This record gives sequence, C-alpha cells and structure tokens, in this order.
Amino acid sequence: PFLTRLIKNEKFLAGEATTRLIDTTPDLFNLPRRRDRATKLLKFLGETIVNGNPLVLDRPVATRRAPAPVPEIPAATKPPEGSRDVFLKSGAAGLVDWINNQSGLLLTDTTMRDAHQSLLATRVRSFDMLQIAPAYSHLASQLFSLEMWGGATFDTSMRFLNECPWNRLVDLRAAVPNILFQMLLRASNAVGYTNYPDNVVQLFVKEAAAAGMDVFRVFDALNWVPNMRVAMDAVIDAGGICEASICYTGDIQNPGRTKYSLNYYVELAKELEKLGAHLLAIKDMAGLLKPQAARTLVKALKENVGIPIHFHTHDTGGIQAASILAAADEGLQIADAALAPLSGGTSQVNLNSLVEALRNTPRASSLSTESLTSLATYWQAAREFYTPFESLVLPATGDLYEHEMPGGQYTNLFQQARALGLSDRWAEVCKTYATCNTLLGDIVKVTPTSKAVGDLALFMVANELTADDVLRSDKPIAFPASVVDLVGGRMGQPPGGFPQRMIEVVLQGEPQVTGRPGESMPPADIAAAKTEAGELVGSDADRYAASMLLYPKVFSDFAAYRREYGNVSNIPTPNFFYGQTPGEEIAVDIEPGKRLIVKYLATGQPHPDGHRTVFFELNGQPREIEVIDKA
Ligand code: 3PY
Ligand code: ZN
Repeated sequence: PFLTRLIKNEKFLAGEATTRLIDTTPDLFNLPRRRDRATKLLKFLGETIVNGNPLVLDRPVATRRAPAPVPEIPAATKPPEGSRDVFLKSGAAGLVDWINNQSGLLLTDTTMRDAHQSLLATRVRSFDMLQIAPAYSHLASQLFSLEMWGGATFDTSMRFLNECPWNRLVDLRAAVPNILFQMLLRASNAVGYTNYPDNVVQLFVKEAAAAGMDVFRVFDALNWVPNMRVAMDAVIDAGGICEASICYTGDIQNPGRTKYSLNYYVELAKELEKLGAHLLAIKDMAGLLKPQAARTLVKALKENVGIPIHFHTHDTGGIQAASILAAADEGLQIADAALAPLSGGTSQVNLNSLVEALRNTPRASSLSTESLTSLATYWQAAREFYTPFESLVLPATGDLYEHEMPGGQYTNLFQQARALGLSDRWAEVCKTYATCNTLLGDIVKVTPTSKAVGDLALFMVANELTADDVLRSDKPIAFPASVVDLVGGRMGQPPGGFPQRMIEVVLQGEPQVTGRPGESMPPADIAAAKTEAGELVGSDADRYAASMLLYPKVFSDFAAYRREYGNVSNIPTPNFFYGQTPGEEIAVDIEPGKRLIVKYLATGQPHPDGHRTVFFELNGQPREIEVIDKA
C-alpha cells in the first residue's frame, strides 16, 4: 500500500519526490493498522459482549450454551466407502449404474441446506455443520448425498452470518470425503434472484465443482428449458453430476387443472433427459404431490425416461411421507428427507422414521437406526442455538393446494406480512397469493417467481386491491420491482406466456424480453471482477470473482466485515450470538492446528467518551479491547 500511495501521489508523479516529500506527506505512512487475527477475534467478542450481535437483537433468546453432543467415531480410521467413491472411480455414468443396481431407496439428507432454509431462516452456521460432518462420513456413508449448499445459503451465509460460502463447501468437503455433496442451482438465476449473464453461471458452476460440489440440482422457476440448458451444460462441462428438475405444481389428479398435466411433466422430463441430465428430480417445492399422484407420476416417468428419479418434497401439509412411500413402491430410486429434529412442517419429511418405515421391506435402506439417532441427537441440541430464528408453526390446511406456496417461502412470507402489520390477515394473504397466481396465468412458483407472487400478494392486501382493481385499472399501478421483472420476461417465459392484460398493466408499454434473458445480456467482465474481488479479499481466485458478480454489494460488505473482524465462522454459535459470560473460556481454531483460548474476564465502566474496556485473557496473557458502548 505504501508504494501504491507513493506512486499515486501527485508530487511524486510530477517528479518532485524527495525525502522531503515523505516528511511533508504524513498521509503516505497512514497505512491500515495491521490487526492480527487474535485482535480481530477479541474485537468481535468485545463488541458482542458490550453491544450484542445485531443479528439476534430483539429476537427470542437461545439459552443453550453447552456444545451439541457429537457422536464418537474412529477418527483415525478412514470412513467407509460411499456414493462419492463410486462417482470418483466410475464417473457419472458409473454412478447411474450403481444407483440402478440398488434395491433399497437411497436417501439425501437435506438438514444442512433446505431444512434450515425452511425452518430457521437459513441461519445455521458452518461451525455447527463442521462439528458433525466427520460423524456423517463415518456413520451415514450409506446416504446418497448431503444437500448442504446452494439455494439461499450462498447469499445468507455472507449477508447475515458474515461467513464465506466457499469456505463452508471446502471445509465440509475435507471433513466428508466419501458422501456425495449436492446443491440447489436456480439455473440462469444461479444462487440469486434474477437471471445472470451466461458466463457468470458458467464461472460459478465451474468454481463450485472445483471446490468439491458433486450433484447439481438444476431447476428453472418457470420450468423453462432454454434457461436450464446453460446451467446443465455448465455442470456437465465441469464434470459434475447433472440432476435436472421438473418443478411440480398444480394437481395431476384434478381434471379441472389441465395446464400442468401428467403429459406436461413426462414431456418435460424426456426433454431434460435428451439434454444430457444424469438424474431427474421431481422438485415438489410446495409439497403438493399427493400420494396417489406420486404413484401415477413416478410410474409414468419410469415408463418414459431411463435416468434415475430423485424426489424432493416439503411436508407442509404433513402427509408427504406417504407420497415418498408410494413413489418408492413404483421404483423411485432416491428421496430427500431431513434428520428428525429439522424435519416436518415446511421442511422435508423425517429421515429417521422414513428409514424405519422402509425397514424389512424390499426398499429398505442400509442406514443404521443407531447411527441416525446419534446424528439426530446432535441436531436436536444444535437447533436450540437457533431459537432466535424459530418461526411460528403454521400448519397448512387444505388451502395449501390452493395457494401452492413453497415450503421455503411459507414462514418467510408470514414474517413479511407480520412486519407490514398483516399477520391477522394471513389467511387473506394466502388467498390473494392464489389470486395472484391466477392473474399471472397459473405459473410455477419457486424462487424467484414465488418471491414475485408473494410480493404482489402483500402489495394487493396492503393496498386493498382486488384482482378486478388490478385488471381494470386505468391509472398506472406502481407494482413491486420483482413483479415487473417477472412479467417483463427477465426470469424467462412460462408455458403459454403471461396473460396479455397483465403485460399491459404491469409493463405499461415498456418492452418485454421474450427470448432467453441470458442471450441479450452482455457477458460479465470476469477479469475486472477478479481485480475488484482481489482488492477486497486479497485473493483474485475465480471463486471470489463469482461472488462479486453474483452479489456485488453483499460480497463487498462481507469483505469489509472480514477485514475488520477476521473469520468469525470459527466461533461457537452461542458465543457468536451472545458473546461470553464473565469467566467463560472458549477455544477458537483460527486455522487447523492454531487454537486460541479466549477467557473473558470483565468489562469496565464507560469512559467519558463512551468507550468501555473489555478485559480478556488470550492464551493466558491479559488483553484489553476498547469498545464503544452503543446503549
Ligand atoms: C431455493 O431456490 O432456494 C429453493 O429452496 C427453492 O425451492
Ligand atoms: Zn425444497
């Protein structure tokens, strides 16, 4: 930095550089104070002790401080071979053969991604995943995969938890070498809320594969194949396992709902198989696929496509285990479930009890009761750390099949409604959500289209607008930006397009993108993003360029936080949220083999300038930190 500053100094540039320049320009030496990692850690803890962590402010308090119990494993021995060993030895084609040769139903554990995305606002930290990860590799090597990345986790890990999503992937990979990792990829929306240029999607996928991702579940929020194609090709080119999704909406058993028919799904699946998908996902994001419908759909898919089928559903309505069992009867190969303590409701069905339901049947899994219980025991305790993010339990009634809200959105939209003072009108919000779907021509609702539908529903309820008001309005209505994006074609095209009248009222004469948005977007400047990311995090690795291109603001805020406080992801969760109590000693591994022991002693009275001194012992040595008391 000194040299850069010197080179940029005007007098230096003008050839006036002498030692006097250095003497008379003290700014040249105003280098950022080098803070070592321990000081940054103490600064974080000191500020959290004095002012609290803004993340949990005004939220219910978690009282658990004791670590969650980690089952004992033979750490010195190699974990048993698992699905990833098959993939590494025989490639995607070999893995498909292996899947086809299994008699039991294979299972994906979603605890570390969709389950906490759906139940705990995506707030589960890498720390709590890493504690239990080695136990998974030893005790649950029979799992098909661990879904532990993608979806909302990429954004929220940086935005809220101030941790790096790439580190999460790399560290978990090191801890679990034998089980396939799986992520959710929103096709051209990558892990964001809007379409990105193709080269951003390609860069992101390449980097995810290089960091250790195996199975990419690719879906498009409108089931629009042109949008999926770019992401699918990127996965195949990166050597990943391409699991292409059909997003399930409507009801194939209802003769009144003809848009999303059995034939629609079968044709879509055939197209995805032709595009090179290794696996097919039935992505039932709202938990709408009823048991008999699951039977019908899986049977038809098995008759028409050759690739293995993986069923993902949410238990919002409480009966989705029946759908999985029905699908298993028809030859479903893989199902998603979550460990008991993070299952049920808007999350996935209970993995522990699903395994028991299948035991002593032809589709029995080889997972052990005892091992799964010990993993569940861990998550039972770990969930207690996240009390601040528990949401109200909202059991769905029959209206679920009317509004078709995704599990991940259900509790989230309720919180948004509550923030607008509409919690007592929740049933009306749900009804309006269904009305919005009709207004938009009956579309697939999943991130990001579901967000647009939810935004529209809240907008209409808050402004007392009916469907008629929207359709007959002769005055311009200021629709939410996401709705303009959706109807403007920037998330792609739904089957049959959007209704003409909605295009008129929402776009008000602005042009609609009708082609693939990625085709008309100029490629992103990756080299520039590398340079920019390099300046922010001190590394020009491609993965940071991808973060920069996907989430410029979130990433640069995260990078600034990181420069100030270091890597906070290694702090135990109770201390991360609540700091330490006087006399409490914690161990923080700032890198493998480098452990800091931090004992908090006391906090002094405020100085006249508002600072307080926080007294610690760091590895036995006294240390003090000055913190502004914001109270
Ligand atoms: C996501 O896109 O994050 C989802 O979980 C959609 O179901
Ligand atoms: Zn889901």
